[in-house]
Parts: sequence; C-alpha cells; structure tokens
Amino acid sequence: MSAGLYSTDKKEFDKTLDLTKIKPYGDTMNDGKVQLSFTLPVPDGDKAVEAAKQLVKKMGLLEPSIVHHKALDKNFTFFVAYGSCTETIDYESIHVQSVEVDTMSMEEVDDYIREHIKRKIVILGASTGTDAHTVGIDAVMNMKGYAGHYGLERYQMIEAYNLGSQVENEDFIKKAIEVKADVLLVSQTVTQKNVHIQNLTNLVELLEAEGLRDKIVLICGGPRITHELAKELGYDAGFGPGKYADDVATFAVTDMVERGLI
Ligand code: B12
Repeated sequence: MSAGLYSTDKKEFDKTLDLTKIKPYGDTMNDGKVQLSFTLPVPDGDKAVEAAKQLVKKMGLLEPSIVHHKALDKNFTFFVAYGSCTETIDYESIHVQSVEVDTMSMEEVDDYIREHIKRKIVILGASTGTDAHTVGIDAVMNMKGYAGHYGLERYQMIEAYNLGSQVENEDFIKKAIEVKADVLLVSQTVTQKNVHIQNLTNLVELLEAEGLRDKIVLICGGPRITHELAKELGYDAGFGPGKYADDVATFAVTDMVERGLI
C-alpha cells in the first residue's frame, strides 16, 4: 500500500482526500460507503427487507441496499446492509492520548531488564471484580501468547502470576504484597452499567490506602479500555484490542526505570 495514504501533507494517494473532512471509503475516495449488520425481530421476507432498508435510510445513510438477509429463527432476521454516509470528520482536529513507546521484542525486553533493573521483575495479573472473562488477560500473560506474541510467562526476566478471573480487589492487593509485585495488570471486559469504572476506581483507592499506588506500575486493559480512560482513572496506562504482551512489557519496564522503581 502506498505510504501516501497516511501522509497528511503530501496526499499522494488521492488528490481529493481532505483530512479535515474524511468520510468512509468503499471503492472510490469520499464515496462514504459503509457496511452494517443488525437483527430485526420480524420473520424473514420481502416486508422484512423493506423494513431494514427504511431503517438504514432513517439512520441517515443514502442509497441503502440490503445485500444479505437470513432468518435466525421464525421471528428474527439478520441483515447486512450497504449505504453512503454523508457526514464527515475533521481528522486534523482529533487528539488522543496513547501509550508512546517503541515496542521492544521479548528478547529486547529481557535484555533491557538485565541491563537497567538487574533482577527479575514480578508481574501480577487478573480479571477483577465480578468479571469472568479470562481470554484477554490470558492473551497477555499465558506462555503460548496470542496472535504470534508470546505471553509474559515466557519472558526469562519476568516472574508472571496470573490469578484468573473474578478476583476481588482486596485479594488482588494481598497477593501483590505477598509476591512483591512490581507491576499489576487488571483486565476488565464487562462494561455494563459502568461496572468496570467502579471496579477500577475502587482498586486505585485501595492501593492508595495501602500506600502502594506510587510503588507499582498499574496497568489496565480490555476491549473497551483506552489509554485516555486509564489515565483518567488513575492508572499508568491502558491497553485495548490489538495490543499484546510485548507492548505491555515494554511500557511496564521503561516506566519502572523512568520512575526509579527498581
Ligand atoms: C468468550 C466470551 C465469554 C466467555 C468467557 C470465557 C472466558 N474464560 O473468558 C463466557 C461465556 C464465560 C462469557 C460470559 C459472559 N459474557 Co462474554 N463474551 C465473550 C466474547 C464472545 C469474547 C471475549 C474474548 O474472549 N475476546 C478475545 C480477547 C483476546 O480479547 P480482549 O479481551 O479484548 O483482549 C485483548 C485486549 O483487550 C487486551 N487486554 C484484555 N485484557 C487486558 C488486560 C491488560 C492488563 C492488558 C494490558 C491488556 C488486556 O489484550 C487482549 C489481546 O489484544 C465476547 C464478545 C466478543 N466477540 O468480543 C463476549 C462479551 C465480552 N461478553 C459479554 C457479556 C455481557 C457476558 C456475560 C455478562 C453474559 C451474561 N449475561 O451472563 C457473562 C459474564 C459474566 C461475568 N460475571 O463476567 C458482553 C460484554 C458487554 C459489555 N460491554 O459489558 C460481550 C461483548 C458480548 C456481547 N456483545 O454482549 N463471555
């Protein structure tokens, strides 16, 4: 793919690209084409397709077309629709907080620890509160890793403890003290009724009460966690989908060194 697509000044990719007014791209620049899928609680058939089409139009998409419809059972139908979006976004005016580190490989992280910390570091992770999802924290911690990125358990210079799911914040802290954790990893998947906000906030409060907050690197993650949210809640960093053990390890070890937590 041409580097020009991402070049904000040269616009080599397409002269009609205006980054102050971006629109979805289908097959020509600015055609606004989007694809969406949804289910309606009606039986499949011509009437259902027309209902879906009208709904897409009401969502503000032009030239709606229903390209796929399938009965899920006799009273529910699944649709895939195309339409053209008329709204635009000023990409130039968007500023987001993101974790700024050049991700090191597993071997580089181990070497960095040997050189700068000179001892194994302890990382403790869990999916906390009532959250029963373990796949996210396992992806980051398990020996075999995820999507081609080995997990923290495989790092020679990291002692990794994965407590699994539904770990109470109090028990998490107790274990952190017991193993002398340098880094805490908290996974939160369920966000219904903002339960993740309450749980993540409660952990920070408990760590502060124990006088531990400044002595550890505190990181949270999950499908709906952003770095910005994590910082707002008093965490050092937040990682979402597309981030792996090497990203997390790089942040953790460099943050430890920068803050003198060695
Ligand atoms: C598998 C699954 C389950 C399994 C979990 C099995 C297990 N052992 O984990 C089971 C069936 C048990 C389950 C149960 C429930 N689930 Co569920 N589940 C899913 C599902 C299908 C996949 C989640 C997953 O594994 N993703 C893969 C991992 C690898 O991705 P990830 O978590 O994003 O992790 C990555 C990053 O986010 C990041 N990361 C994650 N954690 C951390 C932590 C740190 C520290 C760091 C640095 C990074 C990091 O790194 C990972 C790799 O990049 C999703 C839907 C979906 N397709 O996403 C629903 C989903 C998450 N579940 C959902 C719900 C509602 C539930 C239940 C509440 C349902 C119910 N009513 O009982 C229960 C939970 C009960 C409870 N007490 O928690 C909702 C959550 C909605 C919300 N916004 O809150 C979802 C989105 C489904 C939906 N569309 O409604 N679920």
